[in-house]
Amino acid sequence: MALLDVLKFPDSRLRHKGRKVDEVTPELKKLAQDMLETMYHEKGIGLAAIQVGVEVRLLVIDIRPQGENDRYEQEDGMSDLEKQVTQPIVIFNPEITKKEGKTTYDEGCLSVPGFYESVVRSKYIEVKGLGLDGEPVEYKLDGLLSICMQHEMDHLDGKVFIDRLSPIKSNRIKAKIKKFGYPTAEDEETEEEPVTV
Ligand code: QAP
Ligand code: CO
Repeated sequence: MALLDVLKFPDSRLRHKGRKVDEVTPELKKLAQDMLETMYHEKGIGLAAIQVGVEVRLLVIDIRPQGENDRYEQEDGMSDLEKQVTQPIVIFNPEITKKEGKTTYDEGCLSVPGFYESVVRSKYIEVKGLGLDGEPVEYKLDGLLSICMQHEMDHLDGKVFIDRLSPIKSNRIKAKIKKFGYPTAEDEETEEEPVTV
């Protein structure tokens, strides 16, 4: 297992698209495991291969609270569909086969650390693809799992969440990143609040 570097917006490689995989080779399986390790290390809930500079259609998700929480606490506030899904989710070649409704959520991204904005997405989705062992998998998702899946699938097409904001909001974030860069670990010790724009 190995930790990977996560690309930061506006790295041009985040604009690249992932290629479909023909089969889940041992190399791709190792990549998926390294992505999971990296996601947990960075305290993320989702990570796409594009974010670690690998142009394949692969993403990983785990929205379960990490740490000391017991089973009861973990299920607190989860929808029935969320409780049914075995996590972590590892999916190659994800495709949405059905979507319903609209919902908004304050999203963040490991590639845009410190920035959070409300994004509109489908409320319910069905997704199919290949699992870690190359087997066909299918998910019915709502709540945060549905949002996270759509966010990560965007990365596979070279899209980041700020592309889905109004031009005013996305330009404000882009200008701020250009001017100040990202908060360093030192900044974060003194400044608890996330950056507001
Ligand atoms: C995508 O994002 C997502 O700013 C996954 O300082 C996020 O894991 C989908 C993170 C929210 C839906 C809702 C962000 C970690 C992690 C930061 C992440 C940060 C440290 C973001
Ligand atoms: Co992201």
